[in-house]
Amino acid sequence: MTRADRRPREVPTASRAGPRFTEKLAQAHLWVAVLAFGIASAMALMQALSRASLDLPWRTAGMYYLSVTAHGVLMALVFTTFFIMAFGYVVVSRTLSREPAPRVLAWTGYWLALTGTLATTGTILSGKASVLYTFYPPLMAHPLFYIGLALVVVGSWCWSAVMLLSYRAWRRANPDAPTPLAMHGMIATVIVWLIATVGVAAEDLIQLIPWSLGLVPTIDPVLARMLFWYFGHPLVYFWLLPAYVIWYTLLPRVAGGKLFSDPLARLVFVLFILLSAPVGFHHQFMDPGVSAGWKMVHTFLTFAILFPSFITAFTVTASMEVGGRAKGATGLFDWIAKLPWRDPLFSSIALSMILFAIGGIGGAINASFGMNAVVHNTAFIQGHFHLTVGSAVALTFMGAAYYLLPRLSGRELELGLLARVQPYLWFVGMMLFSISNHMTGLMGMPRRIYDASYGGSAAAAAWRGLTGISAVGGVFLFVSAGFFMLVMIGTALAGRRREPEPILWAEPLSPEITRRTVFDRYALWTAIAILLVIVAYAYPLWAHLRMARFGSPGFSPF
Ligand code: HEM
Ligand SMILES: [Cu+2]
Repeated sequence: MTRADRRPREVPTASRAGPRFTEKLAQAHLWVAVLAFGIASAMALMQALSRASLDLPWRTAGMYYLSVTAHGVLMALVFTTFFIMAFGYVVVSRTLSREPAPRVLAWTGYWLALTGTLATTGTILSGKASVLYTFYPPLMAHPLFYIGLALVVVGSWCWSAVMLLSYRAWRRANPDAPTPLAMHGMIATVIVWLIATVGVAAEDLIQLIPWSLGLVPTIDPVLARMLFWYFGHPLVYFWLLPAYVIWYTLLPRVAGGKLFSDPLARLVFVLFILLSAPVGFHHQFMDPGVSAGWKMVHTFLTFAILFPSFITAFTVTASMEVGGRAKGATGLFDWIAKLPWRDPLFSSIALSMILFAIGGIGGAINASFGMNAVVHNTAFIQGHFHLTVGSAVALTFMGAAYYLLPRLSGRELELGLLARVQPYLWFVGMMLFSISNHMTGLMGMPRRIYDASYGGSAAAAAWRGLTGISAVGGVFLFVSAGFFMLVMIGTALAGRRREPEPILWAEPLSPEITRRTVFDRYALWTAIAILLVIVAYAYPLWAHLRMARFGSPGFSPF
């Protein structure tokens, strides 16, 4: 057997005869993601301008919170989840050389998640669910908002089942082969997601839905926040791991190089399975009801989970250097200039990594029990997560969409110039937007306020110049998002038809893993992860449930 035989082979893609199952399924998901992104971006511009105190027509607090809720839900929950589901199906078909199965389950998941998305978004847009993307009680939304969310989660569980069943079928036919790296990363994503969603499903089904239907008069907000953040932190790894899969398995080849280390990449995904969940209290440092000792435990685990991201930064950068050197660079830094900066997949990822590095520094501040008090609920947080999910993840997904859509639809990318400029616009816009928000946050500006004049307060006057810079950043971002939408829609409608190119996965430099290893023991890693969750959560949860608890009725101020 030669090396080439062992490598997962590319299966034929869409032909002129029409798309095959995976192409159809993945594109159906991709388009929900793209449209959600487009709508949410339009709302974002309005928000960024509003926070700079620009008097737009119809600008009211109610309108602002409706918009921020829709923007947060559409971006962070709909765009990400649907893109990840699309990408997962592509990875199954292109690394395991088989179509995702069972097909009925895959389509059931799609329609459930889409129905849920429409119910939730419709409820928000009708003004009955301005509860923000964290939907903290006692803010209360119309029941349809919570029911829609439940459907999205159930839809994503169908996707998870299809991913795992497809893997199992492949594994039976290939008992000794190593899991292809991209699939390894997506299995880690699925496991993290399944562990995480138990929390939000419990909050939704046991607390929020009965309460919003009026079946119970009050709700326990502390318990709801515990369950939400048990879900909310691993949620960020659900977003991030597919982006890492793209960095590890697509980027090196586009950069003209090889993956620096295959085993390190595999280790990273295993570490995320283990450590994604038992860290949620780092979002609740300022909350009553959780003891300081347990917050400290979660702090340590949070710093532990920075480690696999450091490995990723190292490995992916090293892979790029391999690419630059393969093109003849010999100096310390001249390999950077040799990289394909005009390729939108490459530039999206490289720029998103720079933004992510800045976001990571802020993240270490957020995660520090003491320093968190300075930045908690300020614009600093909004600056932070637009660098992480809003850039490392979103910009990578946009770059990947440029790469995937032609390969799925059999149409050439249209408006290539816009695609080439778009990542740079995002980068400039995000630097302006997020750095100014970090600064106003440190000056005390809260997040989630619709008007930066803050009722004419003297302290707020100092924020003025910076909120203007943030708004300019918002305009850049909006134009960038518009370019992305034009390229996507242009490609779908007017792209020249041709035989799609294959998806080429990166080859490892060395050492190459050729047999199944301990990294592929997913049941074992899941069991240890669950054990860690029990260690981190069982006692605080039990202690909370034992306390005299106070319920709150619902409030809908907007
Ligand atoms: C198109 C460029 C974008 C701009 C100009 C923008 C701007 C904003 C602004 C001004 C807020 C409101 C902040 C507040 O009042 O606290 C916000 C909130 C938010 N954004 Fe973005 N954003 C953009 C893209 C994204 C992306 C790509 C994501 C994630 C994929 C994202 C996720 C969020 C989330 C989760 C919230 C919080 C909502 C909440 O507080 O409930 N944004 N954004
Ligand atoms: Cu977190």
